[in-house]
Amino acid sequence: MKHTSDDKMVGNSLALLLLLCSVWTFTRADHDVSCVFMTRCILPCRLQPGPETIIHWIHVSGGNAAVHSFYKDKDQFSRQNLRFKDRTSLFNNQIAKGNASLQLTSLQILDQGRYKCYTSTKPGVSKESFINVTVDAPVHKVNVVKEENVVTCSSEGIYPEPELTWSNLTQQHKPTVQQDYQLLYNISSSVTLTDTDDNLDYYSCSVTTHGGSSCKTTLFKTTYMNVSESENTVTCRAVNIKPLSHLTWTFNFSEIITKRHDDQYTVTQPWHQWVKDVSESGSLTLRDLSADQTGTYTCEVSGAQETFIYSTFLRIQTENSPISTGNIIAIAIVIPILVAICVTGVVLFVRHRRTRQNTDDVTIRETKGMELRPMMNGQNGS
Ligand SMILES: *[C@@H]1O[C@H](CO)[C@@H](O)[C@H](O)[C@H]1NC(C)=O
Ligand SMILES: *[C@@H]1O[C@H](CO)[C@@H](O)[C@H](O)[C@H]1NC(C)=O
Ligand SMILES: *[C@@H]1O[C@H](CO)[C@@H](O)[C@H](O)[C@H]1NC(C)=O
Ligand SMILES: *[C@@H]1O[C@H](CO)[C@@H](O)[C@H](O)[C@H]1NC(C)=O
Ligand SMILES: *[C@@H]1O[C@H](CO)[C@@H](O)[C@H](O)[C@H]1NC(C)=O
Ligand SMILES: CC(=O)N[C@H]1CO[C@H](CO)[C@@H](O)[C@@H]1O
Repeated sequence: MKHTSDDKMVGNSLALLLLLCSVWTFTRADHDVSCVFMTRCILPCRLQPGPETIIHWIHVSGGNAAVHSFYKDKDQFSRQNLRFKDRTSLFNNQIAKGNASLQLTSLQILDQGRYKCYTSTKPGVSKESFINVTVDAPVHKVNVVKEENVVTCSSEGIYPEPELTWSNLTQQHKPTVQQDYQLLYNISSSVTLTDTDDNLDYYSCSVTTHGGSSCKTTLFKTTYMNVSESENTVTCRAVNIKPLSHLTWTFNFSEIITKRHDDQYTVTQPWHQWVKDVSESGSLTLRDLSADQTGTYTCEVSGAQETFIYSTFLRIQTENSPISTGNIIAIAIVIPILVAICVTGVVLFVRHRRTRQNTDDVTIRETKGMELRPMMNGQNGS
């Protein structure tokens, strides 16, 4: 009995030792690599150069899926898992120098986890090393829109699970989070504003992940302007974001007017006739405006992590517009006066002729037509 118990103890200690060893090699060997969704990622691995090189890359946490193999001096794809098809490569010209690193492209969230790099360069000599890969899909854009008294903040295609916060609202709502088949998260929060919140100068919303990515968007209250000149400047307030990565002006929330590219502004075709200038600070100067250009002019400015949205509603009532009230009044007064003058002129003329010659009506009618025409022309030209 004692014998067996001793044996058992030895066995247990051995198991413990092995366990410790494996834990130790496990922790020592795992190399962390963090990559970005849809980009490429290099999983490092080195081998001792030798005559018979064999390399096997295995996705351990993906059910030991075969990722990429190399032997007999070439890449071998016969056992490759379909998930990795056309997405893997080794640096073949550097294998002889000891480089067994794997390049993985179009990175998916499912590619996360532990990878094993198995290398052997001559029979009986092999080595294994482990890489722990994490894949992030950072927050790249936060949208904030206000319709009536509902303000909505949303962001898409994020990993790991994001969090959303409104920085300026008295009430907070638990956001809606959805995850798609690629494991990416969408997040959104719609808040029905209370009377106190409905009149805030701005609505600011941030979306962040534990991976450390974060973006914030601030939507400012729309300002209203009634203008009567055909040339006006709409300002993009407080453009002090440095470096400025984007600046876009849109009309009525959909039509792009101008976009900034490499410190230059490109104006879209239909707006060439109305855009006079975009200043260094982003202000938009418009010319030849008529009532048809009445609408919302929105400036969206963003830096690496922050976006500001300013909207100005421009109501245009120009003097030179053909249907302006001034013209209507002028026409309404001038036409009856001219008509009155004509009629009086004709009546006087006819009377004059009748008394003098008493001739037939035909001549009178002809004369009447001739006299009226130049008068009508004069009226049109005024
Ligand atoms: C292998 O080569 C690639 C391409 O030159 C390089 O990026 C990588 O760092 C190298 N890896 C190792 C472990 O030397
Ligand atoms: C891999 O890294 C992630 C994040 O750093 C960590 O949570 C996970 O436990 C690691 N996995 C292994 C097997 O080391
Ligand atoms: C996430 O948002 C995108 C863009 O609005 C949409 O195409 C996609 O269907 C959404 N995914 C989920 C799971 O709701
Ligand atoms: C602009 O004009 C409209 C009607 O023409 C009026 O309702 C509005 O109060 C005016 N706004 C400003 C800021 O003057
Ligand atoms: C732009 O929006 C305003 C207000 O909604 C509307 O009155 C105007 O007709 C729109 N302009 C165009 C060209 O769609
Ligand atoms: C918490 C916070 O930022 N509150 C601000 C919200 O916006 C108003 C102006 O509209 C500020 O006065 C508050 O300080």
